[in-house]
Amino acid sequence: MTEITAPKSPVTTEEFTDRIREQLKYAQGVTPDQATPADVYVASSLVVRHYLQDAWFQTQQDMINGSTKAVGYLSAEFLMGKQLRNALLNAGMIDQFDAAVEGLGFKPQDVIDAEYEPALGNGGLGRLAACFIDSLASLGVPAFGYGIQYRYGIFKQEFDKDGKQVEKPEYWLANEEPWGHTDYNRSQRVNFGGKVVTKADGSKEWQPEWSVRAVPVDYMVPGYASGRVNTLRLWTAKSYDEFDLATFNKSDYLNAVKPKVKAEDISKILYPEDSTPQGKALRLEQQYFFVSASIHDAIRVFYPGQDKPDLTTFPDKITFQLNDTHPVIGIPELMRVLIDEYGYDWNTAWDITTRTFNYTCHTLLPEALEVWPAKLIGELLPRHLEIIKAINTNFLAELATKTRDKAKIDRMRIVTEGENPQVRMAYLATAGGSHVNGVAALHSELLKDVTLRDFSDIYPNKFTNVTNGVTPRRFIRLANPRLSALITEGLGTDRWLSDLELLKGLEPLAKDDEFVKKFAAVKQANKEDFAAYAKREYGFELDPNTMFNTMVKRLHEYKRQSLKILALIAKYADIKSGKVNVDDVLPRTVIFGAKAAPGYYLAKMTIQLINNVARVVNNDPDVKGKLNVYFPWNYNVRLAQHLIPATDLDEQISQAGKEASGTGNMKFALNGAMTVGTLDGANVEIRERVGAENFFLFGMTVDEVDKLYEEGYSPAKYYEADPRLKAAIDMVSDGTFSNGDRNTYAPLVADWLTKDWFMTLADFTAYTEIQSDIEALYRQPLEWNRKALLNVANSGYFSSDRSIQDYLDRIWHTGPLA
Ligand code: GPK
Repeated sequence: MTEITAPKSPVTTEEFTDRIREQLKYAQGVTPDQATPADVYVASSLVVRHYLQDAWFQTQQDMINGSTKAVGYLSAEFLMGKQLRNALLNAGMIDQFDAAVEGLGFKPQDVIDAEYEPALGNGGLGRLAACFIDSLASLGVPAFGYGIQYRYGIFKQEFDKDGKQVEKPEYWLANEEPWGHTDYNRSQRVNFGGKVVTKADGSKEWQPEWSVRAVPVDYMVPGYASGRVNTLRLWTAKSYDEFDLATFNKSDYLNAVKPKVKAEDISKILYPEDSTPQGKALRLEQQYFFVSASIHDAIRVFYPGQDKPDLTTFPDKITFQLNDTHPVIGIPELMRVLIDEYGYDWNTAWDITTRTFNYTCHTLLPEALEVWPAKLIGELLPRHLEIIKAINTNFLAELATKTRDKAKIDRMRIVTEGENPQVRMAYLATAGGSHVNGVAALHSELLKDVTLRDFSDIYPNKFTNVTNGVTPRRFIRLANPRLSALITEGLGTDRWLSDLELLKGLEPLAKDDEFVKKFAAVKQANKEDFAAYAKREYGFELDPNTMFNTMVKRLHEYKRQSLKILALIAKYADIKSGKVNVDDVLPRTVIFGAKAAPGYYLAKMTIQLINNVARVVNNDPDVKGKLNVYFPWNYNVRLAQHLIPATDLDEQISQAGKEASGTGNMKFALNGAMTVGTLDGANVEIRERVGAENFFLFGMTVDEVDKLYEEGYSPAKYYEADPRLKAAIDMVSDGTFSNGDRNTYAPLVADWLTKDWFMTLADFTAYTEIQSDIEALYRQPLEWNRKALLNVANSGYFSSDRSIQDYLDRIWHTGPLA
C-alpha cells in the first residue's frame, strides 16, 4: 500500500473545465475553438489563482491577527521559473488540469510551454530566493518575498556564427502575464536626491528632489500541501509626472516625457552581473527603491490605519533577511523612517533596526562585496549618508570599548577615510543586524576566519551557518516525474516531498539489483527525453547511449569551465595523435550551459572556445562519435529542469575556497547524477553525506591553495610538466579551434600561462587522473547506478525546507502559523 499525502484537489475536472471556458470567454475573449495554447495557459493560470484566493486571504489575515512573526525576504533577484505547473502541483490540481485541458483539445505540455519564464535573476542567488519562498509557504510560515519586477530579466543569450555570445533583451512582459496582480492602490512614494535641513527643534528634514511611485505587483506563493499562500511582492517603478507640460507645449515631445522615462528606468533592467558589483548609480537607485517601498509596505500591513503605530514592536511582527549586500541600504532607511518619520530617538531606532535585520553573505570573492562611494550615496540619499556616518561613529566607539587594537578598529570602519571615502555594505550589514550567515559549512568558516575575521573576533555569536537547499517540488517532482514515482514506490509513501530526509529509506534498496535496474531505466528514459528536447529546441543530435556529462552554471573563471574544456581537448589530442585508440574511448556527451556577464572578456572568450571545440570535435570523423560537445544557449530554469534529470555526471570543479555553496550540485545529486568535484562549498557536505566512495573527489584543498599562493604560483611550470596539458593548450594556440587563426584565443592562453588566478593548470593533472576512475565505474552500469542511487538516498538534507528550518531555529526565531 502506498501512502498518498499529496494535497487533494479543491476542484473536479468538470469544474476546472468550466472555469477555463469562462476565463477564455470573459478574460481572453476567445471561444475554445479559437483559443491557442497561450490563451489556455492564461485562462488556466487565472483559474488556479481563483482557487488560491481564499487561502491567500486567510494566510494574510492569520498573519496580521496572530502573534507569529513573519519573514520578509529582501532580494534583488527572484529567479522563479515557470509558475503554472508548480502552482498546480502545490495546490493539488495537476490531474484535473491535465484532464480539463485535454478535454478542450489541447496537449497539457503545450499549454505549460506557452508560459514565458520570468528570468528575474542571474543565477544561484536568485534561484535560492525562489526555493526559499516555496519552502516558507510549504512550511506554513508567513512570509513576503520583496524584490523588483524588472521589465527586462537576465539577457537572452544567443551565439553568433563564430560561437561568440550575443546578448538580446529579455522582454518577458511582451505577452500577457496572468500571475502578477498590479495593485495600484497600495503604492509607495520613494524619494531621491535633494538636501537635508536642520529644523528649529534640531531635528532633520530631508527635502528630496525627485520621487518615483513604487507599485507592487503581487504573486501568490502557494505552499505545497500546507494550505498556505504567501506573497511575492515585486515593485515596479512608475512616474508621478506623465510628462512636463511646459516642454510638451514647446513641441519638444521627447524631452517632455523625460521625467517619466527616468522614473521608469529604475525597474527596467536586471543587472546581469553575478558575483561582481557594478558601481552604477542606477543600481543603488534600484536597491533603495525596492527596500524603501518594502519597509513602508510592512508598516502599512502590520499597523493598518494607525497614524502613530508603536514601532518598538516591529521586530516582533517581521524579520528582514538581507539576501546579500544588495538590500543593505534598508538599515539606514529603517533608521531614517523611525527617527524622521515617526520621531523615535536614535537609541530606540537602533535597537529596533538591529533586531529587525539579518544578513546572508553569498560569496568569498572580496571584489564581490559591494562598496559604494560616499559621494554617490550623498547625492542620491543625503540623509542616509548622514545616518551611515553616525552609525560608523557609534560603531567605532563601541569597538573601542571592546578592543585596544587600533589597527583592527581601523580595518573595521564602515566608512573608510581619505579623499574618496567608501561605504562597505557588508560591514554595515554586519554591524546593523543580529546575525550573519554563510551558505555552506566551509563558506561560513571562511567568512569567520578570513572575510569578516575582525568582526567574528569581536562578535563571535553573530555568526552562524545555514547550508543552502533546493525545493524538491520543482527540482524532483516536476523536473523528474519518473524518478518521483520510483521514489514513492520504493518508500511506500509520497511523504518525502515534504520531508526529504525520508529518502534515506532508499538506502537498503541500493542492494536490490532489481530496484537499481529500475533506477537505471529512469535515467535512460530521461536521457532519451532530453535528446528529443535538444533536437526540438536546438537541433542537436544527442546519443542517449553515451554518458551525459554536464556543466551548467554562470561562466566565471573561479568555476573553471576552462579546466573542463582543457581536459576535453587533451582527450581529443590523444585521439588525434594516436596516443589512445579511439575504439577504447568511453563515449561521452559533454553538455555546457552558461551565461557570461556582458563585460567579462575572458568569460566570453571561454564561451567562444567551447563552441568552437564543439564544432571541431563533433565533426571530426577520427573521433567516431566518442566525444560530443554541446552548448545549448540561454541556460535557464526550464533547461535546468530538463537537463538535470538526464545527467549521469555533474561537474563541480571550482577552485577550493571560491564557490560559497553551489545549489546545482544538490539538484544533480538528488536526481541521481554522480559528481566530480573539489572540496569546495557544499560539495564538502554532499560528499560527507553520500559517502566518499560515492563521490569523485580531486584537486587541491583550501589550505593547499593558500600555500601555493604563498609560495608563488607559476602556471607555466604545470604546462611544462604535464605533456597532455601542454598539448591541449598548444592546440588552443595553434588555431585548431579558430580556423587556423593563432590570435583568436591568445589573451586566454596568455592568462592561463602567466596568471591563472584560480589555478586551473595546477589541478589539471588530478582532474584528468580521476577520469579513469569515472570511466571504469561507468563501464559497470549496475555499480554506477547503485552509487547514483545512494546519492539520492543520502541527499535529503539538501532540501530548502531544511535550510528554512535552520533559519527559523537559528536566526528568525519564528515558525508556522497556528
Ligand atoms: C553569489 F555573490 C554571489 C552573487 O552575486 N550571485 C550568486 O549567485 C551564488 N552567488 C554563489 O556563487 C553560490 O555558490 C551559492 O550557492 C548561491 O549564490 C546561493 O547562495
